[in-house]
Amino acid sequence: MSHFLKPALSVLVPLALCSACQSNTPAGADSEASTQATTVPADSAGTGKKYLAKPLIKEIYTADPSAHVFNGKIYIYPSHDIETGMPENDNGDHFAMRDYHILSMDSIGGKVTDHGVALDTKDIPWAGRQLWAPDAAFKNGTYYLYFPLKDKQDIFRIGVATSSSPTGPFKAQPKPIEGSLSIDPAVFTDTDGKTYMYMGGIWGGQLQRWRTGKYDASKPKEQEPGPTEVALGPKMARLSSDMLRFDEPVKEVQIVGQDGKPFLSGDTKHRFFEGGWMHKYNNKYYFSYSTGDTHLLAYATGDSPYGPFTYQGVLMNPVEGWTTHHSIVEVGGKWYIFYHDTELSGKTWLRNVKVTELKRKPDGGFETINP
Ligand code: FUB
Repeated sequence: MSHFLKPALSVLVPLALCSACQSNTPAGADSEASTQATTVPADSAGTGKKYLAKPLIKEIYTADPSAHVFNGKIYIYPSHDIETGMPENDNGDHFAMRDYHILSMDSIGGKVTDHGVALDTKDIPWAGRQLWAPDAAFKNGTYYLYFPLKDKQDIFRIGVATSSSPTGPFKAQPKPIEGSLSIDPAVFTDTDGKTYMYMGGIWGGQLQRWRTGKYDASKPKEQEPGPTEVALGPKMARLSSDMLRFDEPVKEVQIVGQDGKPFLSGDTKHRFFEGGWMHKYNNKYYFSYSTGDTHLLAYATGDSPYGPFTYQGVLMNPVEGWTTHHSIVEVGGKWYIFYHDTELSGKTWLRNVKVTELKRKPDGGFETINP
């Protein structure tokens, strides 16, 4: 089975979208979508299926939403899914995205603005192919967009681009961040001002090809640890004060069970797969992530941004579609999860972003969400 296919959950909804779904709005040409975020189950037109929330935008396909509040406004940094006709395969080649659009809204449930193309592969000097899940940060009066992209050798690296505006356009640095690898950068600034990047994803994300410390193109995905070996963890490093480099060697993050033991590779309902996110709440560090082929969003907590992180539970049950990817952000004293599913297209590679409120338990943990 292609590892980006999930027959049990991929319900094929007829593609009922116009050609504008794949249009590229030019930079600066903002467009508004008056979709409402809701926590009330929405009945998707004609399908009889119930969804917890509505797509935030229907004019383009968006996924992997990294949400931030900058100057009191909500900005969403998503992948921009497009139809390229690439057949589905185990490397995720069908996720062949080429640019980013940034979305914003004044409040949860408010109008969503698409700010047009913020960065395009044609303007990234080292670009090969596939712009996957990005993240953003603000420091030193500058906005930083971090993005995974395959270089000309077909190796995923993390790049960084800068702008004076949260919506771009962003200018990419001439080279990827030295020492960066794999996919799904998540950038977290701690209360002491230090900023860290978490990254990594197995299978199409190539993390298993770095087991020796050097990229090994000869290893197929089966070269990830055997089922009784310790699972691969995400990687992390502190960023330099100029936000353009790593300030220390890249380290592996440990995620352990309640018994203190690291998860094994065969424990697919708990081990890290991709899509990490970090947030802090009541002085605890919450690392949340996707379990990939078991389609869960899980979370683990620790006392330091470096971990180790102890598994606490499932944040969100599987969404419709193969991938599940999220971010967590506080807006006006409430906590929200931004995520995606395939409500609009029914295709694993044409996704739509959504938001819903998170419910905290008294210990700071989360009630599991059924999307
Ligand atoms: O969007 C491409 C990839 O799919 C992301 O990098 C993963 O997290 C998954 O959502």
